[in-house]
Amino acid sequence: MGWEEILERIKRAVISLDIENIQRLCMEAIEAGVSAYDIIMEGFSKGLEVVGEKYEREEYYLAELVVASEVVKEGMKILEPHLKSERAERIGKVVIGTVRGDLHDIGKNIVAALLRAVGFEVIDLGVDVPPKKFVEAVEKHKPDIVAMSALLTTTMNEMENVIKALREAGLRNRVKVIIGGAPITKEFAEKIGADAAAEDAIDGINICKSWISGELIKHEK
Ligand code: B1M
Repeated sequence: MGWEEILERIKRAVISLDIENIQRLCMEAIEAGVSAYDIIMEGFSKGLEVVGEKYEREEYYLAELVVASEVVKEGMKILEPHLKSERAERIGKVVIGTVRGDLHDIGKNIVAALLRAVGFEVIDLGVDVPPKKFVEAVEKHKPDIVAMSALLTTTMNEMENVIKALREAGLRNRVKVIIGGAPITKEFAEKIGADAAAEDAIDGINICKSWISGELIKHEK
């Protein structure tokens, strides 16, 4: 079986909410030499996209969205060890979280796993994170980067509140701020005063890496 067919089967398993077979399919894909990243992007993400469309058309309801995310989480258990970093030294520190009011964490977890894989230390604040918690984490962990995720048009404005809170605490110029999630655009990032918007997980990781290697971050610790 070719890689395309393997990835198509994983995508279809997400769409048909096939929690029984997802781990087996992921194992078979890894054994066939497909990268964990391709399985996530071409299988899981594309499958979830279709699930979202079905939800919009009212073919699926909230219960199906929940099961679809469970299917992906089961699959991630197989893939995560394959994303792990071999490197011992840490290249930088990132505080990451999904903003207040938002419970979507699949994308955020993928970004966190990939950041760890390329050598970042990641402090994951979870979901529904209020601005105050981001500020406290920056004070405590002194990260190089704050990464925020939002999937809802109603919660993306929380990102601006986090940036304001960082500014008020005198911490804004100590960290780079990157934002991501389906509704996020570069224009929005500019408007709210974030340093970058990530188109997808890999774009986000590349931006974070460039900040560290280019030593664009200037702050006294
Ligand atoms: Co929700 N949901 N959901 N949902 N859900 C969406 C987002 C929606 C688009 C579906 C739709 O209508 N088509 C819609 C939002 C509409 C809008 O705002 N315009 C929606 C809605 C309406 C809702 C509820 C309001 C439904 C309700 O209750 N009536 C509700 C809200 C709950 C809340 O958050 N308060 C809700 C709930 C849920 C579940 C809990 C059931 C579940 C989430 C489970 C979980 O995450 N643990 C869920 C799901 C699964 C989805 C869809 C189907 C899939 C989301 C996903 O995981 N995508 C979604 C439809 C869709 O997105 N097409 C939908 C895959 C993931 C890999 O992509 O998160 O975009 P994403 O991450 C990407 C990039 O964006 C980027 O990298 C990732 C990989 O490339 N990225 C970053 C993300 N964060 C980054 C941070 C970075 C860098 C990159 O920093 C460095």
